[in-house]
Amino acid sequence: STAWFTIAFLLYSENQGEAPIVVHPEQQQLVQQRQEDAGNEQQPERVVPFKEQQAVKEDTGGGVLMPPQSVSGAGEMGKPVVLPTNLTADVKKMVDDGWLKNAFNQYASDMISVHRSLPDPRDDWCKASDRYLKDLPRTSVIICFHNEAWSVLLRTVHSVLDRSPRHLIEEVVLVDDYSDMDHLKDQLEKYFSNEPKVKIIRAQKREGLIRARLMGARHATGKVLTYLDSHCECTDGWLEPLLDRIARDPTTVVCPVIDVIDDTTLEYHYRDSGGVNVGGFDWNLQFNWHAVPPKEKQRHKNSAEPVWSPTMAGGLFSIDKEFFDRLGTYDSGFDIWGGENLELSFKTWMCGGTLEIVPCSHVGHIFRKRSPYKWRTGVNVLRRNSVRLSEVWLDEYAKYYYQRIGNDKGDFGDVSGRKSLRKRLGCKSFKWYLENIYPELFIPGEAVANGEIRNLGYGGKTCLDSPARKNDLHKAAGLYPCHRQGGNQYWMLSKLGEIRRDEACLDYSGQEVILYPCHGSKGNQYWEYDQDTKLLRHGSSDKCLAIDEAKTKLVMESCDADYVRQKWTLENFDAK
Ligand code: LR7
Ligand code: MN
Repeated sequence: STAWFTIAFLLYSENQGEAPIVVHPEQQQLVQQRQEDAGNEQQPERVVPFKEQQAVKEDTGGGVLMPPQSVSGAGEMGKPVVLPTNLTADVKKMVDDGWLKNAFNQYASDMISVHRSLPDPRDDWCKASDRYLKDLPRTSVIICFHNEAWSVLLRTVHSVLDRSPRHLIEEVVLVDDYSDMDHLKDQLEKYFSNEPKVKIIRAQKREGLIRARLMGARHATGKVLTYLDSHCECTDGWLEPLLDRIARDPTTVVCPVIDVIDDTTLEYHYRDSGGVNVGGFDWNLQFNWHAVPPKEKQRHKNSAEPVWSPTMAGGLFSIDKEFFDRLGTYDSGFDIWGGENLELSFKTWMCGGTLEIVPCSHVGHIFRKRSPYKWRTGVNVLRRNSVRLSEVWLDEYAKYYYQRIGNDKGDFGDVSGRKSLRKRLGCKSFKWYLENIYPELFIPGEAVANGEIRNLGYGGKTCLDSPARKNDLHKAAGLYPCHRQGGNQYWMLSKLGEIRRDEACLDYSGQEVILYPCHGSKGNQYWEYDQDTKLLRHGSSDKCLAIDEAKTKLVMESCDADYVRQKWTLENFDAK
């Protein structure tokens, strides 16, 4: 019964309505081998995790360091792996450890082959025989990692080698950004010792992903550089459509469509070309996704054609090496994580290039909900990077970012070198970029008011406050002591009468006051501020925004200028 339990467990993977998983004989052997081992040691039944699989292999004379075995066909064709809920304490501990170290389900990943199959996501348009130039440039694929899980890193590398024409891969450069996990040392080198295309270079101290990428670029010899995160999976035909764009015009920077690999089940989720998004940003200098704007749609006959994108997500793209150098690569003053994607996006457009998303190319990425590794202590790294970015590239628009951080720029180092780079290149202005490349972006300067919205009741110390961002809207708007730091208390009153932050609008439909994606058609998102009475009157309900008598929450009341709890001041209000 022990044996059956273990096999059933190993085979357990959710594939509703699909044919049963076939277990290959050698896999079955492996399962049995493990059970015998476990049996000999009088251990309770459990799934043997990868580390121990290796031990088993070595003990039995296998010798070579093997990747985790696809014991059950788990995850094949991009299917999810779902662990049962009744795990033994041992297994549960391993699963929890995997989550802790990686912020994704490493245990599930270890059950999946590092060569797992994926469906072909491409539109037929992509497969026309004359779609791509015959003579494509070779690329160096650069993958930086800081403490990546073994099976996930290997699957990334194998997906590149397995799904690219070999002659187009100059090399795969693995840049180890000072990891301390054991499996990333000798074990990694041994594993790839028979693969001449894979090169491993190591940082001597923690550099952060931006300087690690620059290290990779210095070692790379391909005409094109292709960057990937260390937890990706490339699908069939991902590379040719990217290289084709660069072959036709080396100032084109290209990104694949980034599909989601589920952090819990490792399921590969496809996005068809109809659902392709382009990149934008908000005045917090946070990257975000948008539907392809109508004007851009009109430029194309087929939705699989490359689309212009104002920005890139950052991790997955190809660029001509010479063009990257000409643009001054990345600002090496950027630390650890963040901001480099906008820097490269802005200067690509402003300095004569084009940034595209190529729907024929799909690469999966494990999106996670937190960062598992250490950042620097005592510095706000992301803010520092974003301030450097603003100082150099944003011109008179930098102030909108600074308002969002309470005008506290902190120590951002020396940016004079980056400024002279911009001059030397003769790049266009940020105004040009906004007007021509990202006209959809809301400009705070066009707002009637911007800053905090402060209630005058109860001592006048309470402000409208909400942490909601574009992706987690529909939340009630709240109150918090005014802190004068911008952030969650930064609001704009638009000419249309919206109280908004980026794409979130204050919305009232009869119950709670919430944030909702701005729709631009007034109604429940229309607010009128009266500078004399200081009332904020809501359009469709004709009620006024107030703090309730218990001083705990926002309410809507019949307007009455005698109640001070209905009175608000809007920072920088200008009736125009
Ligand atoms: O100190 C570090 N050193 C590193 O080498 C920190 C990280 N890294 C590596 C890390 O192992 C990983 O391979 O750098 C890569 C990116 O770090 P992640 O995966 O922890 O972050 P992320 O996926 O949120 O990163 C997104 O934003 C970053 C901003 O600096 C980079 O641009 C990433 O490349 C980017 N990832 C993507 O664009 C994939 C799609 C995500 C989206 C949207
Ligand atoms: Mn990532």
